[in-house]
Amino acid sequence: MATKMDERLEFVYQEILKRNPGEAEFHQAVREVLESIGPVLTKYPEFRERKIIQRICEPERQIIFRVPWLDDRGEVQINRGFRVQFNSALGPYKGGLRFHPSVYLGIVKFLGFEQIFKNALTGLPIGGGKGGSDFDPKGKSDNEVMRFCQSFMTELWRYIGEYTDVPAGDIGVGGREIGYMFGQFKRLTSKYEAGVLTGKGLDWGGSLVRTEATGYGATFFVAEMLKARSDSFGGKTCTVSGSGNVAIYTVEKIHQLGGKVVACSDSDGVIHDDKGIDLELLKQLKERERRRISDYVGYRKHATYVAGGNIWAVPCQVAMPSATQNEINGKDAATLVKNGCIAVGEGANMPTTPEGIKVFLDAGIAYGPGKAANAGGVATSALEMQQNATRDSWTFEFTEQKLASIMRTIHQNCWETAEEFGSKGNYVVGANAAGFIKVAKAMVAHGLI
Ligand code: NDP
Ligand code: 2IT
Repeated sequence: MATKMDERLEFVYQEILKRNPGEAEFHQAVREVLESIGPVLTKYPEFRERKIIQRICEPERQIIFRVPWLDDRGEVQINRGFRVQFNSALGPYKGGLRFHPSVYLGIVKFLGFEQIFKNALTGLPIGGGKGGSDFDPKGKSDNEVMRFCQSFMTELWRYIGEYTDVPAGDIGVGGREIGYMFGQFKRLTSKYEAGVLTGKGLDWGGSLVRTEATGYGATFFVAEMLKARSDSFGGKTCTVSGSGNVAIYTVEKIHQLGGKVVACSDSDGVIHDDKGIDLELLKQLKERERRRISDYVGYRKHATYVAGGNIWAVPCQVAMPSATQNEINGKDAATLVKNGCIAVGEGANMPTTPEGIKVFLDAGIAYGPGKAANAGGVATSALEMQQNATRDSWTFEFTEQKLASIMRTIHQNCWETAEEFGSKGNYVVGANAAGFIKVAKAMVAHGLI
């Protein structure tokens, strides 16, 4: 990444640091975008005149609330809930909810900020937002998760809606949590407003392919990057970090496209399976039984588990980080490149540190940043909203084709935009510039709001 920033942008960045103290992840996400858009401001001086950058970096609205709930022992628990409604230039705020003990305002703001540009890249009418809580779902009973979700929605319901803000899942929030939140929203509003949440169950307004969409989409994006280099997944050894929703469906699509995933992980350790990850076993352990990845080796005797291991030390040709932010540092990136990695596709949001990104770009490998590579999840959420609006439900094949076509278009848009601004092959510049221009033009059109 070009670590030098346009001088005037550096000044804007320093102001943002001062206005948002202690939010390291938000600063990181802003810096990455500002480093990409110097040439955009030269082409569109009106963006500077209208102070689009200062406005885009300031959320339209931030909601922070108390979430009290009773655990199974009858003890009172208190968590903090967040919803940051970042930008509505292109449509209702759209973005997931994350339940993880590390969640604080800086995480929600980095995710919401990235979401603005990601959602713009999908080409669909959705603005950017994000939310969540420092609630830790690990070790909680089903009833505890339900009581938490009901309490969370008892506060959130008044700020969301089909035309205002449409939350979905992220880390720690999947179909079960969306179900409990939808139930409580319906109860509080006396309305069956299906389009208020996405990632719903298939029997009550959900879309086929939404569960698979982020992992499938990220894999389609990497397939496009490989194609641009006259290459493909066929016969490639791959690693996929994490073992949650995004990781599982990344493994599934890589295997369908002829690659072999040999390692995945969770926050405790790494499994390595030379014969290729057994997808059905992974789904059984993680989706149906909610167990840890370490249990995998109890069923596949030739596989190994390393507690506290580093998945990026496992040699691969394609790496798909699908767990969390900053999981690949500069050293990990150097190890990947040294071991022959030729493509990185980010299923997770901001999984690579700025030092890591620089290593990938300097090495000239195909590097697909999260806001482009993982946009298939939110894009399919927007397809779910379309189906809800027309009370329709599309087939798996039809929806998957739409997803594949959206990912192809995003790839092409990033490629062409990078070239236009003098950074051929740099998908970071391509994604940031293309997403930013679309949102900025809409903001100019809407006047000073
Ligand atoms: P899940 O909760 O289903 O899975 C998360 C996985 O990542 C788990 O294996 C988890 O391990 C691991 N993980 C989470 N936090 C950490 C951490 N701090 N350190 C190490 N490992 C961690 O979430 P998703 O699969 O939905 O999300 C994964 C990533 O993809 C996130 O970055 C998310 O923002 C991004 N994303 C998700 C989309 C979606 O549609 N769901 C769309 C676009 C991006 P453990 O169980 O040990 O915590
Ligand atoms: O980071 C993301 O794009 C998501 N967690 C999905 C958001 C959505 O609204 O589907």
